[in-house]
Amino acid sequence: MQADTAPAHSATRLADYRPYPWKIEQVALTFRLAAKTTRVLSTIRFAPNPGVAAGDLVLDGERLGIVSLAIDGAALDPATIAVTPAGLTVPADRLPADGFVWQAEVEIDPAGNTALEGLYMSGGMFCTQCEAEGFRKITYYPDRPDVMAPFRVRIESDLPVLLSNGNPVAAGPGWAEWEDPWPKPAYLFALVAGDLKAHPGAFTTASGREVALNIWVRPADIDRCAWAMESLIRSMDWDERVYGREYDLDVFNIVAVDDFNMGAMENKGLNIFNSKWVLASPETATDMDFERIEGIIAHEYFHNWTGNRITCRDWFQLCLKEGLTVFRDQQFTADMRSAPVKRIDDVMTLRARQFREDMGPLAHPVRPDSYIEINNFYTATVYEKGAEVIGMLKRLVGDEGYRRALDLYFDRHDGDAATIEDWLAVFEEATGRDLAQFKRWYTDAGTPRLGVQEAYDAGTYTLTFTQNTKPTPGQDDKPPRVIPIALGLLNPNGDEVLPTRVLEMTEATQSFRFDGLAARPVPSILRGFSAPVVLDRAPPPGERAFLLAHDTDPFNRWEAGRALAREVLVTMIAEGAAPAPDLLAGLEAVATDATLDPAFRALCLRLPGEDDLAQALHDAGRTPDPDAIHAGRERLARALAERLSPRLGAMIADLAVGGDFRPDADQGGRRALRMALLALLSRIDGGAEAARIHAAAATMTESLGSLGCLLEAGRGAPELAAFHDRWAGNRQVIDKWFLIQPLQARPEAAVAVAERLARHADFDWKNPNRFRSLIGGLTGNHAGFHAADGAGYRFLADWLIRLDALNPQTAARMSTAFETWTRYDADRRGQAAEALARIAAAPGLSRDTAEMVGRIRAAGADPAGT
Ligand code: B3K
Ligand code: ZN
Repeated sequence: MQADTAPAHSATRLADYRPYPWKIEQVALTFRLAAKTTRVLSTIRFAPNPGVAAGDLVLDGERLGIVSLAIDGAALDPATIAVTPAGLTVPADRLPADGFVWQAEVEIDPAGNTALEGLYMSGGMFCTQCEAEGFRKITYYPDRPDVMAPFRVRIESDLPVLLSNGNPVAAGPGWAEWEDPWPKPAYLFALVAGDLKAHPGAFTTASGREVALNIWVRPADIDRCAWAMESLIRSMDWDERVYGREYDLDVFNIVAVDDFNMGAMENKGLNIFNSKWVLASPETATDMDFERIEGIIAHEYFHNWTGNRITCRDWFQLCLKEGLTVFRDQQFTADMRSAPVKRIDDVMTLRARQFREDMGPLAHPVRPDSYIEINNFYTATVYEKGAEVIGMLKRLVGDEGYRRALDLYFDRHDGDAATIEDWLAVFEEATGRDLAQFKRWYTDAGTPRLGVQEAYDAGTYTLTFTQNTKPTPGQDDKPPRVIPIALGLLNPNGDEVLPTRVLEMTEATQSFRFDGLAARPVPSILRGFSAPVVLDRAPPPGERAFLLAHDTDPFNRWEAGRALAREVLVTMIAEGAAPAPDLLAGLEAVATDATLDPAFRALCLRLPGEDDLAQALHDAGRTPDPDAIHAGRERLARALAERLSPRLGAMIADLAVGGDFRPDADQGGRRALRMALLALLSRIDGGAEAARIHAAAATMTESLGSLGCLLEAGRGAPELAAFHDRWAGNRQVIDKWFLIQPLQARPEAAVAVAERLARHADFDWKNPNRFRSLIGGLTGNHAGFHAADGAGYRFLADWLIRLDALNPQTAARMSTAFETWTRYDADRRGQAAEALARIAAAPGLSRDTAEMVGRIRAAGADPAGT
């Protein structure tokens, strides 16, 4: 349907993988840095790749000005070989069969690089981002992860700090040299040059290596690095203790940059971070920021083994490093903080992002088999579902089996560019398990739905499960998967009769029997969310409330409340029903139970989001009405607030945290519950208490939380202005200011708020963080973005078209706000279709955005289907 508008970009397919005919023994690079005219000199020693037939020398290269090329010292006239905008090819018959030295000098323009991929400039410093395919914008090279080589790098520049991968080996006035002994693919290359200051640290590894740690930032930010450094040290220690993995260089550098397309990047020995995920102080960062910084620092550090020492053979195997590293960072956070709270957080994210993706036009397998633009596949499915798949594996083989398999993986594949087949093979060998069926979790897209039937007769209880996965784009057939179902059984009095055990479902329909029971038990199914599936079950009345009160599994206890809230809200929205008393009573009991972790209580009070409810209504065969969803959710929040009102004031006062600030689970949990209760109170007192708390707030969590309450109450203008004045110049905090206004605006005002902010002098739209704050704030406001007149869709389309011309990667990523467009009524669908058609027709649209918009529009051919 979009063939007439979208330019034809060709797909890359897993089935077409061929090894590279050459291997690289050594790379030497010299950078003569200049903002508009940087020279890159490369000397690369190629040798035949054993076992692979000889072939042409195909080098990737984009936007490179060729100064000179040479093979074995003899100049090569570019006019005599094939040079295209994508690279060059030297035919095999012009190459010495036993190897040769390739040399090139090219000129690039870092200052003009607005896509922030390759070598670019951010706030006066030079920095790089090479994953996935940015190195080809630096010099000619086989820019594919299975070509690994040791690098030596010389940087020439007047800037005071010059960094690259590996260990520093020599330096003088205006130059520095670095050597990375560990062979790596080009996507892990990094270079930084700038006027930076270091927050130093040190770590001694288990085998006694002294590692110098540094976090490099602009001088003005130097007092906001301590938390990131502490997090790094904890990560290094944890990886030694839990996975037996030590660090392998003399230095580990982290650099914070303001202009960055994503969160951070694990370049060998030189991690580059979006400054948002490094800089923190109690006054400027929320508890959530502190937790995320700790988690992202850990994630990038853990990549040193899962990603760098063992990398991916090709980009189809991306989940090999990302799913595993997310799984590892989730384990780390669970160990540092509260495991149940972390699990609930992760499942909420999975459902909000990955389930949404898996049920719509962008659904793809954890290991995709084709892509047009690889940057579009750094998705929730590859990352978060990729981590869930590992969690299932671990559950199936047990903790010891998992450890044996991982030890074998590190042993066998260190230095390799590996595949999912390699990964599964180590589990099969270490545990003796056949994983052929399990592999479908990697190859098949879509979220299975699990139906349950129960029967009880004379002491025997039988559970019969059925699994079913709807077709996804390009995959109609969905054979059954292995689903680990963690189950516990409770007695009607609340005692546990069957502690958690894992049922292994492998068939489309399968029954499990439990004998010798004195009474019909209450099942607690999918404890800890043991598989990323949707549980389709209408339990008997009262059962969810019972589990909310009694389940011994904290995840399922939360889940029972969540499912009940979702059900109640769906009937409130669809049928105008009143808030159900058993839900209100259950939430009240949890909220006021001082024996429970405040963070857990805060999570229980968080009602399902509006997007989640839209999906639930859609699943129930109804057309979601965003305004009715918003109003229904508000009615429930208000009813809960009224129910709790006699105690709200006192609870909020009691939860105030005194003494020194600590960004730990304990203090963070108290502040989270306090802010959740404040949001309820604001529905009754119109924000009076929120205004008082805001005026006195000493932490960003409370300052921002109370400001959000004021906005939701339709007030807060003076506080917003004062907040802006106080934090003018602090990018991270001003980003928050841009985010919360459209996000927490009343829906009818949201688009106007976003339009007004887009004209604000501080709206530096070329900066990805600022763009994501404002535009993402609006798209996160469900009823505001889906305004009936289509103004939200038009606003997003205008900005995506504008950004795409400069920064395709971030524009394409933000187009996912449209991925659910076919859920809504005909008017909204029409408005969204028009906005999408306008993007698709934009002159010069990037391959990134063209692919995304093409896939999203394709859902329109089958509006009911997704
Ligand atoms: N590996 C990088 C992501 C690169 C994204 C390229 N579009 C960060 C991470 O996952 O750790
Ligand atoms: Zn990662």
